[in-house]
Amino acid sequence: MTADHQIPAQPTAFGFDPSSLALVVIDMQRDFLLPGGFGESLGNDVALLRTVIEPLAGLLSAARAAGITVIHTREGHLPDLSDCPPAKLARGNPSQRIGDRGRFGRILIRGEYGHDIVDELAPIAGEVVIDKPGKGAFYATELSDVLTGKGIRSLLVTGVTTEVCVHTTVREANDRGYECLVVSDCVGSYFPEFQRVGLEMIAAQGGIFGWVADSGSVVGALESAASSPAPAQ
Ligand code: TIU
Repeated sequence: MTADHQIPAQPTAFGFDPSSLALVVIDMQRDFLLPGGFGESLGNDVALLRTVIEPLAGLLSAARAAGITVIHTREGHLPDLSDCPPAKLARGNPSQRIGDRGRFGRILIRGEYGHDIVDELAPIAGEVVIDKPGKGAFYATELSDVLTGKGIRSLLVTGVTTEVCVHTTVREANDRGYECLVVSDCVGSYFPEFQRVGLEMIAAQGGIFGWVADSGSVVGALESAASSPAPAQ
């Protein structure tokens, strides 16, 4: 990989070429983030997740301004639930289950209001939206083909939740050879301890799964890349 630009990060600086870098925004859906949604029905306080929205909106603007590929994901299922493993449906003790009718439509069902992305981070024309039935964004989706087709080699990973869909996706990506930088204030967990340890686990052991940096560092690098593009080869 040619690395014409760098982001200060843990455990080392993260080199990137804007043309092979994508911002991946994982599952910033109303069902997880709005009070009264599915996340809350699992017994969670959504306030911690909502702190992600503002810095992520800033990062999204910077990525768009720098011309970086932007990919959004949504976790959800077909209306007949045929793509939902029975164990996923049955697990836990939520007050409402996937497919039940909730305040924002049928929970985690494609096409329902609650399944879609929060207004503040809504995709714009040209951005890819990947619908995924699992926690990882590669499992049973077209993500690999999309990344290959666009020549993407490195990912800025954001979204919710840090220890579930973000971690699963980073692990899948790492095994496929993608270099992943997790943006610390643009990922969120319902559990502060999981947030802290989840981020530590990415960069531990010399970057066993990837790199970690905050959005200020990433936005600064994207702005400088946009204002000083690498010379033509
Ligand atoms: N997107 C995602 O992380 N799905 C989850 O179900 N996360 C939980 O933390 N429950």
